[in-house]
Amino acid sequence: MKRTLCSALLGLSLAACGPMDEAAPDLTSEQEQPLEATCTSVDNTAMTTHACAHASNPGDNVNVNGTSGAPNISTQHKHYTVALSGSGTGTVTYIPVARTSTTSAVESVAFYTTQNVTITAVDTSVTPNVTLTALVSTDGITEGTCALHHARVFDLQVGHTYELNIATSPATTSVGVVPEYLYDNRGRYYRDADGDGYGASSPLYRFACEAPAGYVTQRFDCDDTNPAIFNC
Ligand SMILES: [Ca+2]
Repeated sequence: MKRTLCSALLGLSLAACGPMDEAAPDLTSEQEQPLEATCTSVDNTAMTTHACAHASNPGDNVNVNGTSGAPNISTQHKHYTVALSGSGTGTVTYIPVARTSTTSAVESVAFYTTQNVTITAVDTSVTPNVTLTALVSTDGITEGTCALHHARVFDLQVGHTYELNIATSPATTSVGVVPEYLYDNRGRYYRDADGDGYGASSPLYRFACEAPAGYVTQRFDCDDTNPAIFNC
């Protein structure tokens, strides 16, 4: 950080001064920032809570047969119970829509599941087809009595048709799946510069799938430079 002094130029227009260093812009305050670069897990998030709510609500359950016809599981806010073959495999179809903006080309989608699964997403909208593996695999999710203990995250092209090939290990004859858009369910985190566990309410915050370093979910720190002052 260097500051160009302009004392010799007093009286001239400010435009005649060299650049003055200011605090580096906090690009993380932008809601539209790319998400997955710092996303290593989707456990213990608002999205997990949201997915578990659907898994616990019988009214959200949809039974589909993953052994024939690759049924579509793209409807939001559903818990799909996917029937699998005796060897624990099946195929469903997923078509992402734009969530972040009407021009968004890629969406991050987390598939929460009740079993340990391998999922490959085959983009059948391109020739030759492209096969994707999960960018993030989170296991051991424990939230209350929620049956969703695993999640697999993919970045998917909006409007493309993906065949999701599911294989459970150990093999099970069905698996519960809740697809969720990361963008819809990111947590909001506040900057905690003084480390007292409370973050400044404004202007710095960021959305993320997990708390970034130096950010916390609790806000209301009116002095983020003094760890003895918080919740004020
Ligand atoms: Ca403080």
